[in-house]
Amino acid sequence: MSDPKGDIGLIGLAVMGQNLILNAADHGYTVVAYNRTVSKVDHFMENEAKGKSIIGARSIQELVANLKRPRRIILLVKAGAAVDAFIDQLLPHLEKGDIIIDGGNSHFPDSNRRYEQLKEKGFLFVGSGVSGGEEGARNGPSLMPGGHPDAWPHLKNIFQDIAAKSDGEPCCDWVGPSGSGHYVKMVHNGIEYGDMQLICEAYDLLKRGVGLSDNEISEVFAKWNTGVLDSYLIEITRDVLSYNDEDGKALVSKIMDRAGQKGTGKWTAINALDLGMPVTLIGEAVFSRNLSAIKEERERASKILSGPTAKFTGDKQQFIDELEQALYASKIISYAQGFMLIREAGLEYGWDFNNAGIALMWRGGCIIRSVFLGEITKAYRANPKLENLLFEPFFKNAIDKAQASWRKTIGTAIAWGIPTPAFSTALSFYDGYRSARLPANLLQAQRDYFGAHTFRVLPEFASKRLPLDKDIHINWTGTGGDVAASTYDA
Ligand code: 2AM
Repeated sequence: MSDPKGDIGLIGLAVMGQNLILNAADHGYTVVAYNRTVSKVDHFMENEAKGKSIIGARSIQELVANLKRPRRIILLVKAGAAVDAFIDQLLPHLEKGDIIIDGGNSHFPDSNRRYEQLKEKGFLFVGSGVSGGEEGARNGPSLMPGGHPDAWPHLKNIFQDIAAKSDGEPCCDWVGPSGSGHYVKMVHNGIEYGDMQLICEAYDLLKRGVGLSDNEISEVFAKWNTGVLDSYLIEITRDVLSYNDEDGKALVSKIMDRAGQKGTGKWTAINALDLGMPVTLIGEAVFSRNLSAIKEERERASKILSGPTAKFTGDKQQFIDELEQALYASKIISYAQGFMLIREAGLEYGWDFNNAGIALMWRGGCIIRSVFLGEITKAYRANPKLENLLFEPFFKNAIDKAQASWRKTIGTAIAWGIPTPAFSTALSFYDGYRSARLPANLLQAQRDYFGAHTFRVLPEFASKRLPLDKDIHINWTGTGGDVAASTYDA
């Protein structure tokens, strides 16, 4: 056979896979396409792929035989068993140094495992986050590749060519080793949950609180999209709210208020709990979806439980402007929390994350893309060691400016009885984070009282009886023993 022509292979011809192939072909790459159900290969070759630099493969052997070395094969198949199944099928046909890239929504521990398994056998595994949906895959997704570092020089050009661009810079860079690429994608999705929840709470306040119609709220979002909140999710919310059904009524209000989820937000929240990081906004976003899902129970509760009824008084435009500030401040908190989680994961898993690079990867192409992420990129470029986004003058000033409106909006929501868990937890986090003293002193006393869990003394009160840096147990009641229990710092 003559020299193989394929630059890259792709397995999985669902819409994302097809679009990514077309995107790569548009950039001058020859792509070899394969799918478990081979009829989809034939259909693709006869239609979308016709006349393009795309080779249809009807078997794994054909796929492999058509690829230049080192072979680069992207899997875009259902996360889970399908990925392992294809890796098992591919390996007997590959040679050492060949690269397998999982571009699906895999959970990062699976990518850690696959990375190790393939490394042992001499293959290079890459787990890459791909975000941007079907449209992003076709015109430029956000790509978050991580895995075997030797793979990156062979992927850099193609990945950065097909990725979205922000001010000419590709929204794709090497994330780090092992499952770090899928980790960053997971946090991206968690933040996406948070952004969406914040938007839904703002919508609820405008609808049930102020009494605006869906189409009127669309106009509010249209205006917000020209300011600090300029982002893909605000933009699509504008469009969703102005989409009227055939009867002229907004379609959105006909949709069942029961949220679905695929689990990536939950993974982020669980990981935050595992790492002991207060990523409260994503947690609330997941719980809010859970609460929405028990629709029948809520219907029953709505007939039994009482609360205030929103009664709007005052200046509508002023409320809308204050709400915009509240949303902005809450969003800053969410991203600050997300980067706190990434910082902790870097320490825990030994991944040397580049925060400016991560913010740039999210700046374009993906679902959370926004002007705001450009500011985060700038902040981390100016100071790669920045401890917290909230310490950066740009964000600190934004919070200072928004703060009065933020508090007022949440106060109003509480008075109205309209739930704002994401707005509220953002503010509570902010107030907790800026408190040098929290009531955990009492908590420690309680723990020592009932369980002999011990406590530490504040330096200024250290004494012979209460020695510094020692686990102290006090016999609070005079009836307990002096033996301390073991403990851990959350
Ligand atoms: P299919 O077209 O043969 O179903 C998205 O579902 C993509 O993942 C499709 O390309 C689909 O292939 C593939 N896929 C889903 N489950 C799979 C499995 N268990 N094994 C192989 N491919 C699978």
